[in-house]
Amino acid sequence: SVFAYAPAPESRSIVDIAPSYGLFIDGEFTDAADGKVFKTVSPSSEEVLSEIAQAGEADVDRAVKAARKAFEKWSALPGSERAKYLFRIARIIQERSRELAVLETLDNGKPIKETRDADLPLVAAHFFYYAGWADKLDHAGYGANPAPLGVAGQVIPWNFPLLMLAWKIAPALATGNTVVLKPAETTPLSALFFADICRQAGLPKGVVNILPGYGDAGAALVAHPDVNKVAFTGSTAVGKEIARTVAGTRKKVTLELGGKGANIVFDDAPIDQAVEGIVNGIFFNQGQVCCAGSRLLVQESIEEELLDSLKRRLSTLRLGDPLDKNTDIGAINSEEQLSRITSLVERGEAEGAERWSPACDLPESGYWFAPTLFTNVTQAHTVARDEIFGPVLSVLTFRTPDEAVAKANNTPYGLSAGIWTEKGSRILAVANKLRAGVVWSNTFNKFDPTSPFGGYKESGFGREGGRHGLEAYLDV
Ligand code: TXE
Repeated sequence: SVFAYAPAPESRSIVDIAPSYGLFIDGEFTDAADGKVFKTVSPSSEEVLSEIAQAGEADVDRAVKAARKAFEKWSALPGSERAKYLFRIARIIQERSRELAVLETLDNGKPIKETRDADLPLVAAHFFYYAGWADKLDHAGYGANPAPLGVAGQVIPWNFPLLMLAWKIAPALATGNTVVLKPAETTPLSALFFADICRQAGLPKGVVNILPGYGDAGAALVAHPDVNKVAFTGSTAVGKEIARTVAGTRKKVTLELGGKGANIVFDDAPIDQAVEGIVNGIFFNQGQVCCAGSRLLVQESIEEELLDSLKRRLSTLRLGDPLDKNTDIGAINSEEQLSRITSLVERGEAEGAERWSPACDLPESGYWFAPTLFTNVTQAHTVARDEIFGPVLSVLTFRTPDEAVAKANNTPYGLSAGIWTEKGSRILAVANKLRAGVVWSNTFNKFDPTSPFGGYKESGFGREGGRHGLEAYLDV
């Protein structure tokens, strides 16, 4: 990729983590009004990384006021001026990408080769892409004269902390909105480093405010009367709660929620390539991906052959220190997530699905889960229906393309799917029948800032990325 420029980060010594961090409000780091703090730990070692100020309702109010004040000037700037700030931020992210990749790996637990080669290049790419839009939002460039919405309240999860921040902040700033963002409680560090990057870029005070904290701070932000737009990525349960909160207000909302993606492999698929795609689909980021290919739908006639090569491939995956650049499988993000995965997997076994994992030693400290395969799965099994959000793949079979489509669509979610076949006509026919926001063919988990991303059904609504992602922050 043209964005994969970052040299290999060697060790944690290249990142300087302070023992404590404040909230970032109106261009300054400050304590929480009530003085509360919480700790962020490294999931691969359980080492405390830093102590973080914990935002409450009073801090949310202070940050929204700062963002409102900043909106007057920020929204009045010519687009070409806003673009300069965004390009500057993008370049600083590139310059600091080794440090940010190590930081993200420490706080999240994901392998360094992912933060280095996927997260960070995509983060920079999103800022470059939306920087390019900022001066084209007039009638000549856009075909309309759109207006920004005002203050955006953004709540993000822990699975791609910096990338979800980029998906939210880059389009909001390009379109002239100002931002109050709450990172997830288990991964606040990269958002705080981003706050420092905003200062380094000379971004006017109050345009971006970062409020680490828990769900109560997220709820206060969503409910704040002076927030005009809510953008959320997280669980379907919280997404529904947010939808209820904003119902009856004039706030605009986008929700990017859970998924149970199907990877459909037809009998004419290139098997080796499909195996790589299946592995990437469910073991990338330990399966903690909303668009993960967590269900494998394999055509009955090639089930045995495919599962044999899949098991051989899984036996070569390396689990361990996420800072080692040979590591394929890192740590699960938190103890809570690990226990969620564990209980769903136990339920799968209790319901009669067959569990398999390659031989693999789990480190003694930290939160770990071995790559896991479930066969003998029926559509009624919990592991075929619920989002596990872990390194767990459920295998089902089908005979005909129609049966594959019916099974793929048999879920309350509709975020992603994959199709593996040599036949172009089949790709188009099947893709058009899948109720999923993104369908990949002969590949999986490919992302690009120019493409809209989002869900059908309980996977949410609204789109992020591309031109559609801009419109979520505009009155056109
Ligand atoms: O999510 P939450 P959790 C799914 C995945 C996972 C499950 C639970 O299946 O196992 O959700 O994860 C903030 N008002 N996904 O508990 O609680 C919270 O502080 C406003 C899929 O971590 O939804 C955090 O910043 N905000 C997903 C963010 O919401 C609230 C990514 C997400 O946390 C809030 C993550 C409230 N009432 C989990 N309560 C995806 N779509 O990629 C919590 N938050």
